[in-house]
Amino acid sequence: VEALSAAMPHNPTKAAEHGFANGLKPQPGATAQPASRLPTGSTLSEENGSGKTGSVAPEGVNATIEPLDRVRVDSSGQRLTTNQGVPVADNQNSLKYGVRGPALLEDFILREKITHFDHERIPERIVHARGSGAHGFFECYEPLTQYTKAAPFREAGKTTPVFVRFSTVQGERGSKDTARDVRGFAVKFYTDEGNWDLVGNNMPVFFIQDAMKFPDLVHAVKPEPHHQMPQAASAHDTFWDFASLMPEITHMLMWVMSDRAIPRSYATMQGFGVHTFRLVNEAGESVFCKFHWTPTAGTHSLVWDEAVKISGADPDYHRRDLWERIEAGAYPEYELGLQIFTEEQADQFSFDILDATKIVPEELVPIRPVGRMVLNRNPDNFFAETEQVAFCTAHIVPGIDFSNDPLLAGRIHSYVDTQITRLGGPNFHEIPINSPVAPVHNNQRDGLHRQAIHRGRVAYEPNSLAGGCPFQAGAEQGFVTVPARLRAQEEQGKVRGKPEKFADHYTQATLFFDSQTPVEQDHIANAFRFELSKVTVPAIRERIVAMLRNASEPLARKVATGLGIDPLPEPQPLALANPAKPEVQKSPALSLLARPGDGSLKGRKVAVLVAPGVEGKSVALAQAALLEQGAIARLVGTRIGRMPTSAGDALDADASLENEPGFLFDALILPDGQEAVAALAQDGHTMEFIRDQFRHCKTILALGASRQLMVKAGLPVSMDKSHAQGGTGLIFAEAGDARQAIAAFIEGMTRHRHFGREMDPPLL
Ligand code: HDD
Repeated sequence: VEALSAAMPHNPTKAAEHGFANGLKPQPGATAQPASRLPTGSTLSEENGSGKTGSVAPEGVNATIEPLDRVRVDSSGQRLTTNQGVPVADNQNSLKYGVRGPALLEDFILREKITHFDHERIPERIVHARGSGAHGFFECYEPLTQYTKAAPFREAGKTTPVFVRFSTVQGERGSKDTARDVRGFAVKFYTDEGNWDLVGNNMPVFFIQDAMKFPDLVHAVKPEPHHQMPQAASAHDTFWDFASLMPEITHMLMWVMSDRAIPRSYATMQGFGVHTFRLVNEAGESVFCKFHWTPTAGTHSLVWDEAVKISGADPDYHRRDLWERIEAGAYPEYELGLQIFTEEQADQFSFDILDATKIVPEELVPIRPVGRMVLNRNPDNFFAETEQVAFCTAHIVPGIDFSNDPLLAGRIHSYVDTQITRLGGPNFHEIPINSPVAPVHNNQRDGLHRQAIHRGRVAYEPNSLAGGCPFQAGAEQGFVTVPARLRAQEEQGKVRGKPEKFADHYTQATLFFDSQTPVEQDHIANAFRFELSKVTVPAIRERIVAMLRNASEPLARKVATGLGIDPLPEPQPLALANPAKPEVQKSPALSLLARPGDGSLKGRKVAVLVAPGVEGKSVALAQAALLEQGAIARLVGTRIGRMPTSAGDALDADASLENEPGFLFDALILPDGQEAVAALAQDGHTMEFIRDQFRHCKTILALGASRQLMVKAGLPVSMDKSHAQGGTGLIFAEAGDARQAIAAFIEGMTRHRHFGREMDPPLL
């Protein structure tokens, strides 16, 4: 037990869950596992968990653990059985008539095993199929009762358990993590008044304005139906054909072509609720609200060349990063911020707040920080939790309400509907990861896979035979929809159409592009160039350039040049000739570089190259200094295993140049020691390692003799600056000067990338 708890310092309750610390450990000679706790229906209340006030969930603990205990399985010390609990004597051989004779139909053990196996897969999500999840908690900073009665926001310090699933959109379940794509950012709050799912993305706008177009969008972006290519990529004809004919997509294209579509980590990307929602207080008064998650670690992304390479070497890059951060105690953390505004304010905005292709600029309505979310626990079982979790935008709680965003309206239907097929029926809310921690009582009955055993003969309301229970909660306690104004709608009657401001397709695309730093603008232009260069039909490329001319002439020109389009095509006709003048022309907050985060190196990975004869002291110094910052320094050798140092002792390389290429690391340290440097210089992988690190603008420290490696790799060592400045992110240390150089290296790493070195096309 001690050994187990010591091995899992950050999830201290895991030992208990697995039956080791709470007396459930099987005794020697035990024949069966003790009966698991029965589902209780009501699992958490103000007294016993999520509602704890003034307390923060301790590390690795959150209130979904106890409810899920009833279904956790620990087989240690147990004998193998069939699904009926019949002990199995032989799990190696099927039943035959003589060892060389025919297999027998009566072998119920084989047949049960194979039948179950045959049905192990369920349909993958039509979008967001590939994802990774984690448990955690949300903690409220201050009561927000002035605006909302929603349970998570009632008191300062109140914690609410959450489960979060991050995802890509286009690729299939087994596709790569680092595709250029939107990332899903779906949060399930297990509040004491029911589950609230905030099903957002890492971008605050969407491709389309009306749910009517969603199947078209998804059909266009998914692998093309005749040959199922390309996987996890939007760079193909059908997506850009659709995009070029849908000008409302322009703003979103800016975001998807920006580096936000290739995050460094789930822990370094923002999340957004996208739509305008409503907050409702006890008095029934409502305000509009936009939800923003901002990572404490700052917003950091990959560069495209790096993302492409990573997808080959480690398709699980983001999944691994999330898992390792949590196991290491470097918990991903996000601050929740709200933009709150009234209906009267919204009426004055130059854009329509019901249009999901528009943001509310922070300069117009500031973001108010209201709480933080910490992800502190990995799931026990990917399928049971991450795959079976069912997020639905329809899942809201008293205190939250919808706006009339027509995209949201379609979503309210779609998510519940899709789970019925994906999870096999209407009882998916009973799957443990989906079941609320609040009590569930109603008269819904039966259906596939029903878990609850309802007692008594009453399954209707009103009733007298069950004393009228379960009774209506009434407006005081129950969910009440905001009686929104509908005057204008009444005048129009039933229509298929859009409000006029929806037709301004370009103003905010311009705002986004103009608010980026020059480096980010270059990346956006290059991403358009790359994607469109994969499009085979010239007319599609030209239509996109024609569309971009309405958003940004310099961008359109740059993309056209990259594609050899000359002269520029005429701009696409405007749907709205005179759009309202925007309140904000530039929003620096839209730049990724605007949120560097807390400057911590938590979760970053540094490669220290080693070979026999390496100077060990400076390597140890660097490792210790990085560990202190929360970064992990891995020794990457010409091979794995023990490496003699120049001083006669040894180091252990746990990775090799072959199995962990350079682009998988955030920074690089090249070691001192003539013999080691000579060995590294012999290995072509070293040169690729260094060039990738240089090309991707990462901090590189060359200790002593390893300067030669930089020269051999063709790096412009003339960029050499005194390490006190470290401006280029290339740091050279003379022998014996390691301590100061390591400090400069760490300082360089806090800047993440040194884009001053970037060249297009790349120098190396
Ligand atoms: Fe969606 C999944 C986010 C528009 C229909 N969506 C899904 C997931 C996320 C989003 C994060 C994955 C949830 C998980 O991890 O299980 N979707 C969005 C956002 C949108 C959006 C931020 C626009 C603001 N989605 C959207 C529309 C529709 C859907 C307009 C349909 C009308 N989305 C679905 C779905 C999915 C889904 C088909 C597939 C799997 C699932 O729901 O559970 O219902």
